[in-house]
Amino acid sequence: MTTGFFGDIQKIKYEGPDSTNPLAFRHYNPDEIVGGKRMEDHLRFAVAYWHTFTWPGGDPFGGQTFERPWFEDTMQAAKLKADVAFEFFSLLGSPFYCFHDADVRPEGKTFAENTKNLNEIVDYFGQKQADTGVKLLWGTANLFSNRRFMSGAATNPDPDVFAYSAATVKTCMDATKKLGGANYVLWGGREGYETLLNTDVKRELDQLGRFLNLVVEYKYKIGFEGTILIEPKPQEPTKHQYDYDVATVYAFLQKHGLDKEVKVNIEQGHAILAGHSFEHELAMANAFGIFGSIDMNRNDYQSGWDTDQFPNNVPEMALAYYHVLDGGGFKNGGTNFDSKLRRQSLDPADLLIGHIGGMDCCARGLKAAAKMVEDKALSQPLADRYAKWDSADAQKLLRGEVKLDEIAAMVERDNINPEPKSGRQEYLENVVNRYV
Ligand code: XLS
Ligand code: NI
Ligand code: NI
Repeated sequence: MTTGFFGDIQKIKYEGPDSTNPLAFRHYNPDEIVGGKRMEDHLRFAVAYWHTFTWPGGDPFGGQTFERPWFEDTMQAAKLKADVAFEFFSLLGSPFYCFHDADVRPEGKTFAENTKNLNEIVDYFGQKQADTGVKLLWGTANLFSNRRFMSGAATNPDPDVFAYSAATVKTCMDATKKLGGANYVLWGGREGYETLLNTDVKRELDQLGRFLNLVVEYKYKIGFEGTILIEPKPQEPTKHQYDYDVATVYAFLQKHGLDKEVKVNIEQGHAILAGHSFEHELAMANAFGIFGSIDMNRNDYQSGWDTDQFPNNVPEMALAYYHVLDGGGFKNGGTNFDSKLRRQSLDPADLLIGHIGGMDCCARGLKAAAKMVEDKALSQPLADRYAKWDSADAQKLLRGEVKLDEIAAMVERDNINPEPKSGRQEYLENVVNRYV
């Protein structure tokens, strides 16, 4: 028995690049081997519950455009939403999903009622996961929508909100563990400020550090085996968010002794908002050894907002997956579509079509990236560029064996006179273009 929400749409199949069927994959072929691994196991796609099933299609100038039979804050509606969600995962062939507490359960009048509602849905999800084989990539707590969080969660000036937020995260970690989640995500949506005039930055950062330590301690207490991930974002909803970008998060983790415990979930659109490219954020995470997972989407490059559109730019995806592969590929992480429909895309089929396009785009990016890895198209020129550093003398410079004055003496004695070499940027750009 299905809900009938998707009418007579059948499971989405791979039909190859020549297919014109909008409800078929043209590039994502789960069983195809890419770089020695099944495509599905490389990409580890997940559907975001919030955008796909709870977002009403509003914008700053107008409210709901979507009409869904589960848009009602009751347990019955939450279960209908879950039925449709798991039908959707199966139709699409998405191996994973992700959710916030507030996406999946009705809002209770008290904290205890919220927990009870969440637990009831977790049991319902558990059954559905067993029936369909779909798994949880990550769970998280929504500590930004309800008005109680308007001045922050962990960084709130009121310790009651800190406590309420910590309690909420505890219940969400319990839920994630119970459902076998591979990761637990913290996105600091309101951990930042609107104005420095009312903000004690030092206190707020200390609060945030303590909060994260509580989370890590609890992970060990309950034996949660997944990875704790922070999702950087520079602003929106607040004017400034503390988890600005990967480098900022890394410094924060180090300060609080958590750089070996916590990794990052990098979102394409957030990288752009921070004034970076997606691959910059991925490369930094690899360099620091904190790469965890991806939230996949794209922003409208003119509007300057986090528009959370489905990705459609293959060359961008190729460079992104190149860095993912360069770091050894996903372990617990995956590709979560933190992407939503445009508000005029009303039809149930549009939900599938958005994801199909995104998955095809990622598949093409992955294939191009794997081929670049295999051919050493970028890694060989890189190795050549740094080759001189591999000599024993050069390595001494890095090991602290020679002091500044000794280096100066050496430069004078050996008459060292560096000859600049081409960085070959255009050549390398042309190489990439051969693969995409
Ligand atoms: C919002 C964030 C959010 C996180 C989960 O911009 O991307 O969706 O992924 O809280
Ligand atoms: Ni986002
Ligand atoms: Ni996100």
